[in-house]
Amino acid sequence: MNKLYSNDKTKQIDQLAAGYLGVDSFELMQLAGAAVYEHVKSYQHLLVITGPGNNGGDGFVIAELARRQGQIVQVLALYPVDQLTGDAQSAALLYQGKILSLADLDMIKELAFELVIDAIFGTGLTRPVAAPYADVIQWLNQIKQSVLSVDIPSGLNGSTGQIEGVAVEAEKTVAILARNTGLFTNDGRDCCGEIIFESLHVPSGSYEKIAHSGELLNQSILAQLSVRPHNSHKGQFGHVLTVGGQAGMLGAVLLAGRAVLKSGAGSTTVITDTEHADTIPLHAPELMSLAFAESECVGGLAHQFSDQVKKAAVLLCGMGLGQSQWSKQLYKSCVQTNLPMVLDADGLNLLARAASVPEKLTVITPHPSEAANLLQCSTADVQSNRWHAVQVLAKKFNCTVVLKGSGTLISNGKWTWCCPYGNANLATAGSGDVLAGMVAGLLAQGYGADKAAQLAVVWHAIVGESSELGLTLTASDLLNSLHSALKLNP
Ligand code: ADQ
Repeated sequence: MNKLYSNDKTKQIDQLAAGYLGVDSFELMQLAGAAVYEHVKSYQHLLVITGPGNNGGDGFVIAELARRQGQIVQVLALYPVDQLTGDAQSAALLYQGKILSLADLDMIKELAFELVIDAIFGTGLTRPVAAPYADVIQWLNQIKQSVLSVDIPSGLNGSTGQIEGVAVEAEKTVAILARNTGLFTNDGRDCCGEIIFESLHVPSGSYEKIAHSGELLNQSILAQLSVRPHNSHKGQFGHVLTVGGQAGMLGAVLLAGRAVLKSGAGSTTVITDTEHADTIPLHAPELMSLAFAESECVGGLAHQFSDQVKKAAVLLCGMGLGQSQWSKQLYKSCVQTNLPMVLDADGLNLLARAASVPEKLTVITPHPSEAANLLQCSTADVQSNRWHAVQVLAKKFNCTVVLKGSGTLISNGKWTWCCPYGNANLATAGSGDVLAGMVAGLLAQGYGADKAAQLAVVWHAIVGESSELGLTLTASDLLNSLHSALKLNP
């Protein structure tokens, strides 16, 4: 798995890389520029936009390489070149072409460049982008020509993936030496476009001394979905109690129950409202069902449905559960079973108000607003630093947390993983119920909490993004397409 680093590790990584290569920092900048140049050498006419720091320095290196190769290059320096310092100043001096300034912007807008190289800000961004940088970035986001960002799209916070005021929406981003955590989550993926990594031939092991902030999941983990022995039976693949679906909310628990089975669990019993328990097998005959009546809940689930509770490996609770008296009673009863528990949706809302954390809480699957509820902060707070939020949640609830959204994060409090797959096809009702069912189904088959969460998230995301149904994808379609990802790793 590729390691991910927050911005504050950049300087250390640069130093270790320079040490490994036996070069100084300016030579390292030239190597970085040369690596990016490989991605722009086929364009005839380039516009390079530079800023106040070393990201701008990289831009000057690229511009000079292009100029020497006979490409037409314009450099627009947004920061006065005579005020640059250090390696950025050296790189600007190296560049032999003409340097334009903001005063030339109207003229530049008329030029016939094919590609813009964004070398305005990188990991050194320390505050929201303001004029004149913001105006130029806004202009870049409107033009039809492609933009390639060096290291990080300017304006994107490399640690959090938050747009700091305004950020470049690049077609490609060439990350150098390190992959930053912010590239893959929140607004990162929309700003970066295709992410290309250039290691400058420095082996990742050279950075072992530096603590990484997370790891990028790879679809190859799906190969871990076990090949089953011929001589096996459903009893070996676990039974899940799938709990939820208050009156009028049958769909959520049905989807989750079906996802439990689709992810390979042996069997599941849906425990739901008396009003529709009997109808469950009519929708999906492979699901068993039991009705939970508030009036009969003396002794709880363990007493009422003792056989099912005894044989269950996992309890999944919350999809369409609601927050009524019935819901609260059922939630309490679920906790009392002391089964390994996966909580989603209203299960999370009830957890947020519960006096204590269930002892066997194993995985929770909040979206940002549920995470905010659990952390007693705003959704914007969660999104402004998803990496932090997911770790705090994991520690607070002592379980594995799946923080959904663009670049879903999984954390156990110590380690955090990011899923680089999935797209807005998955932004459809019931998609989260399917994911929760998959997590529970995989847990029931014996995968550990982290592994079950990773497999479910990657599987769900790959199927969503590769669906030919695009935005017409529904949660039922998603369920019916889960097999397509298994073909990737037969
Ligand atoms: P740095 O030079 O550290 O790293 P860069 O992003 O190029 O950072 O520029 C930082 C400069 O911009 C600083 O002078 C800072 O004061 C200023 N600045 C920060 N935020 C600003 C804002 N919102 N508005 C105006 N000015 C702002 C660069 C690259 C890295 C690369 C290293 C290599 O950014 O990606 O890895 O060099 O050493």
